Amino acid sequence: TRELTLAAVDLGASSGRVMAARVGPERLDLTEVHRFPNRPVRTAGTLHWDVLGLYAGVLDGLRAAGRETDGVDGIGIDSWAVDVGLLDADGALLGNPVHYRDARHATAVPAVHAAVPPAELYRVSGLQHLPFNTVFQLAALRGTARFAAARQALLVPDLLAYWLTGARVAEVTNASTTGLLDATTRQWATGLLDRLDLPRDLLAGLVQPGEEIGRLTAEVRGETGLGEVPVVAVGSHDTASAVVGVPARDERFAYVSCGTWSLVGVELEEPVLTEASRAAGFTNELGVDGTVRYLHNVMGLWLLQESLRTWTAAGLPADLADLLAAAARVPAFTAVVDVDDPRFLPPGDVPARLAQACAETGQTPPQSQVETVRCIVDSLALAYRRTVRTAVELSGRQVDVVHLVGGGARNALLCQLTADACGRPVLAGPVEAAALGNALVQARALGALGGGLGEMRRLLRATQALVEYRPSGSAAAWDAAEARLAR
Ligand code: LFR
Repeated sequence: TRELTLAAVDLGASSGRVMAARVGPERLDLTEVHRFPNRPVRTAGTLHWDVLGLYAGVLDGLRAAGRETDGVDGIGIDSWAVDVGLLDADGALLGNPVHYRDARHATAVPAVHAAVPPAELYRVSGLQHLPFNTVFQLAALRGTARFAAARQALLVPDLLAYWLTGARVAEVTNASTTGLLDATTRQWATGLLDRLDLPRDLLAGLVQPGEEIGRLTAEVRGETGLGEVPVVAVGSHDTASAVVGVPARDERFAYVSCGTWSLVGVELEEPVLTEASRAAGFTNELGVDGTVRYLHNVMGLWLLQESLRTWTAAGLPADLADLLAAAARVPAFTAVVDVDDPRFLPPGDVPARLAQACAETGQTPPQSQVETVRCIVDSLALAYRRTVRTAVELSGRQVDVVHLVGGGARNALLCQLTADACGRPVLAGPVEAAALGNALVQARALGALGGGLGEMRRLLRATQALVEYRPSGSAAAWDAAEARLAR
């Protein structure tokens, strides 16, 4: 084994980054070589991703990685899930991918459920019902000229890998978020596709994390100055890579992958496809090395991000660090909301929606920006508490520690409240869990590491700075807050 330099492309809902990782049996260093904004664009009533802008950012980042290192040995790409680009018969992109927060996807839910009842959809795909799952997105596109011209639908990381290499694949961890993958056989659910009148060959052939997708094309080599570097399939769903990046010691852990969304759950070997699991809104997404990410989508830092955006637009001060510091000093639980309420999904005035939700549950709405921030952080911790408890109940997996990874690990108030709410220690970090998980899977595929997830996590524990938060306070206060939202 030798040390390798890997480019990890990690695209989030508000920014993309290209990181250069140096990985060997005792080494794991990450340097950010390029960061670029990801700005959704609304045209003619539809919210899109500017995917060519993102691709340009990826090329810039690869060029920077080549410049700032002694040579790039591999490239891996991860991003958010569910959204697809449609390709025509020539392989050309048919319009920009539609953003999962676009309201149109939900209009197809009744038709899909009429063709395949929700309980049956869950038994096959094991996916939490979210109105933007790819299955609903594709159903909403049926009947459009674009869909009639489409021959293939590629998830965002697969689309970028196609442009880099010319190879069209469907990486399996992200494929598991479409609602069209069979959670038991781990193959495309052709029966579902047939019943939904979706062409079977719309979806590309599946590949596993660790497989080589292809090598950079001559065009991309010219653009980036890199050589014939392999693009390696990683957990191309960012959450799958982030779970690889959880520095767990053994299997008795829960995780909160905390970015725009908070993905809260446990790692299992087999899916849980029971009716109770469906009712609780738990998903069985696939992880690296055949694992199951048994988790629930909690609305996440989006609530803070979108509040800041609203305040900035109104000319109000909106420095997150200042607001969080002040929020730590105001009383807890003045008002709490159910963050999973679908009213918070679309872009817009989140503070006004929070106030409305408080009023509807008989609580005095937050009276200031600081109180609004406190309401969000308390409510997130409350949701993590309920979700960890339910994950334990439904899976039977015992949990000694909660790992909080992603950008939220920088939020000390949220980390402490999560420890208090869950009644368990929280180990916070790494912030860049997804990029680290991306690089680790490449490193193993290219021979710089041996072993399984346990070995990767040992290396994470040996190299990454983590902060521990001990639980404090009383469970009774959290029980009372939870009771206010009893559904
Ligand atoms: C997190 C994430 C979630 C997915 C959501 C939408 O970045 O990938 O796992 O549910 O974005 O794609």
